[in-house]
This record gives sequence, structure tokens and C-alpha cells, in this order.
Amino acid sequence: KKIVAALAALAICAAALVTPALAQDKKFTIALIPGLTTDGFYITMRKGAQAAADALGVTLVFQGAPDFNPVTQVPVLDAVIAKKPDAILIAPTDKVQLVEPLRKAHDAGIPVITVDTFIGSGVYQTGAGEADFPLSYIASDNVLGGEIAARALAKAIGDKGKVYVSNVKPGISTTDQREEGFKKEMAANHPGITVLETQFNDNDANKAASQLQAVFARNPDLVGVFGANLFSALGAANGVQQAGQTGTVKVVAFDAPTSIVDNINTGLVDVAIAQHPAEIGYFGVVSAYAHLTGQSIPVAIGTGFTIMDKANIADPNISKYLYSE
Ligand code: T6T
Repeated sequence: KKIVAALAALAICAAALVTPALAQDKKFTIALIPGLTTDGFYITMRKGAQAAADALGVTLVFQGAPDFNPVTQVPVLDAVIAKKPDAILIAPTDKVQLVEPLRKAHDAGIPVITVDTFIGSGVYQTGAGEADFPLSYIASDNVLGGEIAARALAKAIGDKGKVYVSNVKPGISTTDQREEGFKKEMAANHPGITVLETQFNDNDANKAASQLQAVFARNPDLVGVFGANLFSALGAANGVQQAGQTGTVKVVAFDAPTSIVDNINTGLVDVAIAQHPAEIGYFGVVSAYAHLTGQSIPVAIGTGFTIMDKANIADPNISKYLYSE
């Protein structure tokens, strides 16, 4: 009897020793769904996410649509949910249209963290509203980014004249907030500046370029444009160049693809506001892993900006924030 009891005790001890080891051996799979796959911003985010995944022994799956559109993103999300990853990191392409599709993941017990963009109000885990179920929101402070852009453009144009915002489309949390911050700063502190009607380009740089030329044709006294994301900014800059207005119509660009360097050096773009997408990806994976291993995580993580201009773009501490291709 004693021997049996001793053996049982031993078995329990062995189990206690083995169980934690087994738990640690579980290899988690974390899915990262970008706004679109062919964008240096999300390519750089993936690199940061992969670095964290490698450090933690996590399998990272990167799956997205070729354009920034809920109609193409939702089927990708459905396919990811069907594979039952341990967690989903996603940049939702619309504040409202991704709520129900993401709730399916939540209802299936898959933790959701949003990166870059948010759903609902972006304030999660409050018990209020229909879209507060994601665990965390990891992103730039986009209202602040818009304010920074406004100050940079105001400085470039001597604080007076007509400008406009080249933007993607309404309903995207990031670009909506950048426009909001830009207009708020202009209205509060730059009375000499008139902000014309926003031009929406559907994330199509060619459309943004034609719009620049059309706005300039209607307003020959146009002095500046704020490109609220990578494609809006590149397109607006191309439009300025095609209109022969390099240096006369000032461009402030959100985002920092490698091609921005030439545009800054030739004076086509005055200032580029680089986000830190690798940081967003890294902390996205770390947060998901922390949650999966029983840690509590912050409901929001704010990542930084690097402001690039002609004076600092050659500095490696600045240029390291250019996006990967
Ligand atoms: O500006 C980024 C991202 O923050 C935004 O949500 C969508 O556009 C980009 O991916 C740049 O193309």
C-alpha cells in the first residue's frame, strides 16, 4: 500500500514537473493581417513582427489582400479564422465594416489585437459599445501626426495661403484622425491658412496626382498639400512635379517609403513623417504572446514618429526609419 502511495506521489511530482515544460513547448501561431500586402508600411510591420516571433518561438502567418479595402480584406480574415490561429493581429480597413467579421474571431475564442487602425472608437475593453472586444490597439498617435503635419506645412508656406489634404477615403481610423489633427491645428493656430476641400483618392497614387493638378488648375494660388498616407503623398508629390510646381507647392508627406529620400533631396517633399511600423509589429506579437501565456497586456500602446527633412535625412539614425520594400 505504502509503495503504491509513494508511486502515486511520485507520479504527481513527475506530472507537476512535466506539465509546465509542455505548456512552454506549445508553439503558438499568430496571424498578422495587414491593410494590404504591397505597401512598405505593412512590409516593415511584418519584419518587426517576425523579429518578435523569432525571439519567442512563435509561428507568424502573414496574409492579406492586394488592396486596402474591406471587400477584399474580409474574405482573407474569414480564411484566417477557419485555420484557428492562437491570436489575430489585424489592421482593419474600415472602422465599422470590420466589426462583425472580427466578432466572428472573438466568438470563436481567438484573441484579436488591432494594429495601425482600429474598429469602433478604438477604445477597447470598456464594456461599452459593440466594438470594444479587441484586447489592445497598437499604433501611432494619428491625431498628433496630423498636427505635426499641419505645423510642418504651415512653416514651409510662411503661415499663409491655400492648402488641402490628399486622403484615402472616409472610414479609415488612421487617415481620418490625421485629417482631424491637421484641421484642428490649422484652425486653432494658423488663421492665415485656408484648408480647401479634402480630395479622396482610394489609395491610388495616380488619382492623387490628377487631383493635385485639378485642384491647382482651380486654385493657381495653391501653396501646399498634406498627403495623409504613403500613396496619397507620393501621388500628390508626383502631381506637383507634373504641374511644374516643385518647391512652389509644398508637400508634407505622411509615411516614409525609400523613394521619399529623392523627393526630399530634390525639394519636392519638404517633410516626411515616418511612422515606426516595425515597432507596431514587434509589440503586436509580444502583446499577443503575453496574453496567450497568461500575462495581462496594455489596452493601448502608442508608437513613435521620426520627422525627416533635407537637413537630417542623411543621418543613419533618421534614415533607419525608412520603410522596407
Ligand atoms: O499610413 C499607412 C497606415 O498607417 C494607414 O493606415 C494606411 O496607409 C498606410 O499603410 C500607408 O500606405
